[in-house]
Amino acid sequence: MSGESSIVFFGVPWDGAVAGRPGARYAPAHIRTALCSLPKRFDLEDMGDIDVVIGDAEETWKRIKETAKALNNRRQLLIAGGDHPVSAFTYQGLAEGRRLGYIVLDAHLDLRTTSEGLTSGLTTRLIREYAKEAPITVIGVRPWANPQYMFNLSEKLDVDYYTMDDLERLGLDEVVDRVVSCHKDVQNYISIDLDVVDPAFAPGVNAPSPGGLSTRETIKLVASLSKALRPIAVDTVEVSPPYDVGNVTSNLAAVLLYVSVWQ
Ligand SMILES: [Mn+2]
Repeated sequence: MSGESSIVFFGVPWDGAVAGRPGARYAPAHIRTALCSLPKRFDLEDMGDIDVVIGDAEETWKRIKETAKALNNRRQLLIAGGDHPVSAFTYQGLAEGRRLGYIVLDAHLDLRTTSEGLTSGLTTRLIREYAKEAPITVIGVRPWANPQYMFNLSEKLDVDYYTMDDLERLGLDEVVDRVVSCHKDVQNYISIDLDVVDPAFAPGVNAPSPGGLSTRETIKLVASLSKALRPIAVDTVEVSPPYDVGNVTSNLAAVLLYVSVWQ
């Protein structure tokens, strides 16, 4: 099946912004292999990988944005990154002409500016600067993985967040209810930084941080949010296969994309 009713998959083999543990450029191949080995439950149109330009972030980001823009009439996009800034440019390509909410599962608030250097920590800031009115929610934040000024900045930039303590105190269902009520009046983009998952379950990431979600909790969170909000795009980012153990992190990324399909 192809055209407007199809679910489209593409990879972005790019980790040019990673300052920590590079390797996310290898993730699309691993995630694609794992995704294609899951039971067939929907038709998937595989567009291959974006033709990135190693060493040229601006040109690569432009190509990511153009690709997403060309696919913005599709039912749902599944995207395998790549580092986290990939999300900012797929988001931009899809957000043209509509108010697009951004929900991100991440240990980090990612509110740095490009003047602070090219890192994965820019992503949410890039999205807020592009979409001043869109609701933005970060789920799974670790206090020990973000400097205090980042929490102050999130208030100032109107970025909602739930820490791991909030998740434990409120419970997953309550957090899902709150996020859904905040995002239900707009179309949404869901980004899954695999570092939201505890490193015991997902060791193959750029910036691991202890005290995260279990695989079961992450699967439930993604499935519940997707069922309720029917996101137009879902990505998995920051998977670094060279640091993985037996592909468990790539396999989890594939399952998260799989359960996000809401058709
Ligand atoms: Mn992160």
